[in-house]
Amino acid sequence: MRNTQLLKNTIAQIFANGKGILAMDESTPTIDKRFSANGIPQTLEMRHAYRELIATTPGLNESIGGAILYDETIRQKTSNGDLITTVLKNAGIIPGIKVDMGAKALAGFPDEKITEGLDGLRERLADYKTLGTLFAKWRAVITIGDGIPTKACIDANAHALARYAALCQEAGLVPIVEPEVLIDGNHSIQRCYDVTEQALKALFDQLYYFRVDLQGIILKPNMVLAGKDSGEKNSIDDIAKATVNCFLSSVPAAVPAIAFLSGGQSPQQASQHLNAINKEYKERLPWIVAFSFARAIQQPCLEAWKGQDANVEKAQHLLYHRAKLSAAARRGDYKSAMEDHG
Ligand code: 5MM
Repeated sequence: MRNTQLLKNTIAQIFANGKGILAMDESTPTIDKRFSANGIPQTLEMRHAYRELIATTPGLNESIGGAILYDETIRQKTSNGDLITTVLKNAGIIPGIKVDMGAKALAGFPDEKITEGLDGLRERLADYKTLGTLFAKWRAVITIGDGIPTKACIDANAHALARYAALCQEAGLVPIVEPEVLIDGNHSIQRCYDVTEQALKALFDQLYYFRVDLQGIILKPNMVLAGKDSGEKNSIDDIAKATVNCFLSSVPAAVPAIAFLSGGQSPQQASQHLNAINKEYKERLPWIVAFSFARAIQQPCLEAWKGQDANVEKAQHLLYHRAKLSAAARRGDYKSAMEDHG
């Protein structure tokens, strides 16, 4: 039995006072890639130390209302002996959990992916609930290229997202529903618009078929951007306008909140685009428009940390600052001059 009020309360708490979500749920292969790029050893100890650094950042709760964790982190403790989830909860940050098992090759469809993890999900969600999480996340990956995405890929991923969302709501967890259209490729902004719209419409069809309560989900999508190898330059206003138009045409007003992923934009670009959406269009938007950034909040912190204890304070300050700028963008109050005070 779903409890809509419980789901709504969780969503209200996550986004209270202009806050957003920090995604710190990198799977081991992803965090290893980020560590390797910064010369940090790819070990369990380093992953643990990094997640502790994030969770114990002073003042993070001023801007962050929810943090998405990876399974490995959920049972880890800080050097004080407290569970990382307890540290977050004590700071008023709700812990959430990534529950998909990753995007795997879609058989018969070269270069396309399907996210797996539905088998046994009901039992895993029940476990995560007892460990204190109140929301979950599932990421579907849509690639733009020659002749792709196919309808088969879009529909299969939308179907999986809807079945995951229904199971989450049954368990009393808010599902973050993440259909990510990748920035990789040389496509135009118009192509990203079309594919994002198609993916969102397919998603909301499936959410409807599977009786998911739209008032009890958070949508985590990509912004509408030209492919990173396209050479196409779009202004901040053009990107905000394309993103707003795309979402107004495909996301029902019953959805309480959209929390954008950063998807390979620089931290500054992600802030600028989110800010422009909120500043210029707030009156027309039926949803909260916030953030669920990973790289756009963590990147400067990770670069400064370099895996060394001596850098923890500086790294935490950079994390705090980037979270603060993201929250300012959520309110439409971000200004580039704020970048200087990191
Ligand atoms: C943090 O990365 C998340 C998990 O990705 P993998 O399963 O590939 O490790 C990812 O879903 C993330 O939450 C979103 O993509 C947002 O991150 P960005 O960096 O795009 O803001």
